[in-house]
Formats: sequence, structure tokens, C-alpha cells
Amino acid sequence: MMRIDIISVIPALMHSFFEHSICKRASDAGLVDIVFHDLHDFSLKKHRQVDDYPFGGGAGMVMAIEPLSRCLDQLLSERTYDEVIFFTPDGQLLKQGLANQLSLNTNMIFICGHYKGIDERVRDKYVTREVSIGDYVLSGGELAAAVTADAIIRLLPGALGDESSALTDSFQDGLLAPPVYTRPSEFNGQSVPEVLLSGHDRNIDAWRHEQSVLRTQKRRPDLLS
Ligand code: 6GU
Repeated sequence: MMRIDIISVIPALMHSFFEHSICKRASDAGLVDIVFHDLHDFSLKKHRQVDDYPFGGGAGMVMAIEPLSRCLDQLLSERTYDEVIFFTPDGQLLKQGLANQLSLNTNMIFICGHYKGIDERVRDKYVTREVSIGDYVLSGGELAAAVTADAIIRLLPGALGDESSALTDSFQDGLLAPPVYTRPSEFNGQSVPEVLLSGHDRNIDAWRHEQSVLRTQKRRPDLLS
């Protein structure tokens, strides 16, 4: 079973996310265990403080080194981890290929950045990879960690109802997904493309591939080059 330990100052931000849909089904099926760690529980300060002022001054706080290293040391003493991933806007951009790669791991630690970031010495000592989910700034790494976990978990064999459906996702073959339709075949004057009603599997596959290519050329030509 895959295990993901998520270290955060606000783990509640992610609770509901993992209790629904495919992530919930994957947990219930024993494919993945998501374990949340509230950094405040590892603080020895009076008010469970987890941030501190930056050396050198300037605006904003830094995540303190002690609670984070105490939490990491405990986890690392309990089992071996394939990756310790820090979520930060200056990390490697998350793409489908990285999600595919991470889905092959067994144990991972996700560190959600907050404030102005974590003490650089944590990055130097523990972090094996830094990931960003896009070129914009979020208030914390929690959503990025949840996004990344979702992209990974849906790839675990058995997580999706239909075993083949992760392979037909957008990006998995470098193309965007084709349009989809469901009943009724006529709705307020709009109809479904005839080929999808034909029952002719080879023609349907060819049409879908053609639509994928057209859609990718139009919307994301960068994916084709
Ligand atoms: Cl991983 N963290 C934050 N705070 N903002 C982000 C991000 C991560 N990825 C994109 N924006």
C-alpha cells in the first residue's frame, strides 16, 4: 500500500478533500493511506508556535526548523521513504509525467510550505524534491499537496472504476481528451456526433483521436512540439 504523510500547519484544509470521490475510494480499498501531521503537535514552545522571524529581517515569518525536523526525524525513524517533497512555488512544475513517476513510490512525505517558507536547512538536509503546481502564488502548500496527491492516487491500480480510464486522460498521451456526450442524443436542437451512435468501434476511436489532435492544436499547441 502507498503511504503519504502530509506535514502541515493547517491539516484541516485537506481533510474533506481526501474524504470524497476517488481519493476516498482508494483509501477505503486500502490502496493508499494518507496520514496528516499537524506541525503544532511537534512544537515545544508555549503556544505551540511553529513560525519565527527571519534572520536578516524583512516582512513575513519563516516556518521554524525545530518542529519540522522533529516531525521528519520521527517519520524517518519509523520507515524508509522514497521521497520527501516540499511544496513551494519555486519547485519543479507538476506535470502528468511526474505524477506517473510518483505513483510508483511506496512511502512519501509531503511538506506544505507556509508563511515565507521553511528554513533552508530543512531543504538541504531532508527534502529530495520540490514541487510547484503552477506559476501563481497560493497562501500555502496544502492545496498543492492535495492536487499532487490526487493526481497520483487516481493512477493507483484499482482506484478508478474502469481500469483503462487513467490511460485515456488528457496529457497521458500528450494530447487533450476529446469531447464527450451522454443521453439524450438530441437535446434542445443540439445533437451528438453521428459516429458516436454508430456502434463502429474503429471509427469511434479514429474520430476521438482526430478530435484530440484538433483540440490540442487549437488550445495547447505547445504540447505538440
Ligand atoms: Cl507548491 N505553494 C504555494 N504556496 N503556492 C504555489 C505552489 C505551491 N504551487 C503553485 N503556487
